[in-house]
Amino acid sequence: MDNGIKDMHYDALIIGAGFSGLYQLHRLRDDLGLDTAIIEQGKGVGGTWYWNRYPGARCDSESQGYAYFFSKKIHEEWQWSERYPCHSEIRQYLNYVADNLNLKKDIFFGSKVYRCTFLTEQNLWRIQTEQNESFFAKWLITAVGCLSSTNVPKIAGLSSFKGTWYHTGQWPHEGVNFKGRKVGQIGTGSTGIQAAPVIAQECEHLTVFQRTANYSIPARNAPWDDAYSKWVKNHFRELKSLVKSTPSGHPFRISNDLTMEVSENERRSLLNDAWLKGGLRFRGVFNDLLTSSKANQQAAKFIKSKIQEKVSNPETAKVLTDIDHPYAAKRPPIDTNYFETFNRDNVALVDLKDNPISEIFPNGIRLQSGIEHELDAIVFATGFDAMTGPLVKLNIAGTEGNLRNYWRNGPMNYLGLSIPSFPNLFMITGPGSPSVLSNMPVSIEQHVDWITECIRYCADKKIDSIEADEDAAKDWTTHVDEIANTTLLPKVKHSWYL
Ligand code: N01
Repeated sequence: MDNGIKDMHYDALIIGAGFSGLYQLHRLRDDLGLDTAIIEQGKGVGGTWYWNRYPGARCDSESQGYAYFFSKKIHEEWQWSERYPCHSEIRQYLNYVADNLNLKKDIFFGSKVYRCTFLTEQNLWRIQTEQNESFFAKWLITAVGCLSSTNVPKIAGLSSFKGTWYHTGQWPHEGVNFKGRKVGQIGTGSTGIQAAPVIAQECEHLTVFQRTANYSIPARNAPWDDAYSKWVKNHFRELKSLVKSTPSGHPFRISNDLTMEVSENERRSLLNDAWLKGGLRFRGVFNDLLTSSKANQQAAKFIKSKIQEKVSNPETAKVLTDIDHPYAAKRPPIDTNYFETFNRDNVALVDLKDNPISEIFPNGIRLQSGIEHELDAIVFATGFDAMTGPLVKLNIAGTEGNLRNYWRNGPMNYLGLSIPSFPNLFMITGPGSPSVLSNMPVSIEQHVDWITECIRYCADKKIDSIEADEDAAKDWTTHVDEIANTTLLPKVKHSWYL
């Protein structure tokens, strides 16, 4: 009987067509010769960058490092235009790579996976989509990213709002015209800090609702000149070796200096130089900023003094510098004129710390104190159900049941790559791997290469099934916790890192 469901059989299936899925398709199809396809919810390639098109959306990694390093040809042919690539330039780059490697013919666009089930007797994964497709494959690789499941907080009354609301991670592709509108932005993480200065320039009035004050370092974005573009093209080997040998995968080294072992003058001067260089490089100015509270306090004090210099209204500066966590214990944002934006006449800051949002009413946002802010549009820059969110949403069932249940006490797995009782399933940059603590494309390449070689090994040795050993997964997860506990990362109230 024709039930309308289309069955398709492959050797390997990949979910997601961002940086990780595209490279994984290339390796499995072109190096191992496997019949491979990608299933992708979006209508184009890009992964996180397909959806994140909010005003100011730009990568915080520098262009010369935020790229693939598996191909010298791609490196030499592609031309970045600025210190940090904006969202559309990253999409252009990924489209260029996909076209160059002829990947798109093996991508099912507009197919949303709702269930993945391991069929033990057949030793196959069945992947079902909302588009009535059933895919079958021996190998299943999730390339769904760490920050793809958007978080719209459950605030009472949202459905009654008469204006329009947007989440930065699901931005309308045609853009949003804020001209003449009163806009409220909730959230001051990396995204909100990028978006506010751009929205403020366009709208009639912007109100930024801040629950937790945040540090930010000036990005100091600028166009590349011809000489630098040429230098990058001619230094493939050096750049590759650099990103593959630094702990963060970024194209710069982290200093060996310890904060308290240099004199006060020297410390100030090093911090100042790092501030002038800008961006994520600032974090590398000393070696111990994330392991020593005393060291961290020095950097925190320095950044707060810089924020105070930038913001003219002392009350606003006080709210912006009332920061409750160590610097970089949350993902450290970088910005272009974020703090300066609060000097504009059409921008207001609302401190939610002691006066949270109580509800959204038809004309705006009401705080617990009863104060009302009238708005025509609300922008949720409220982040993601990070790391585990995109994976559990796939409804993956292994030999012992569902992943959501298996991870009810935390995402136990081995190397962020493989989960016990989920045979022949690999995650690219899963929880417990360096992933978001690093420059993602570099960690992605490492995982894709590992997965490819593991599958090659299984094929060579005629191994039909492979999965992480439970003891190894427990040991790895404990090891990750132990390392995290030697840092300041756990000293944060709200952090998607945790
Ligand atoms: O999300 P976040 P993001 N009421 O979770 C607030 C990556 N990224 O989208 O701090 C009021 O960091 C929340 O407040 P609090 C990057 O890795 C990458 O900004 O939890 N406020 C916070 O201020 C980044 O880290 C690039 O108290 C609420 C904000 O919303 C990651 O994406 C560029 C709230 C959420 O901050 C996520 O950043 C941009 C509520 N109910 C972003 N709920 C690149 O360069 C949440 N908030 C690649």
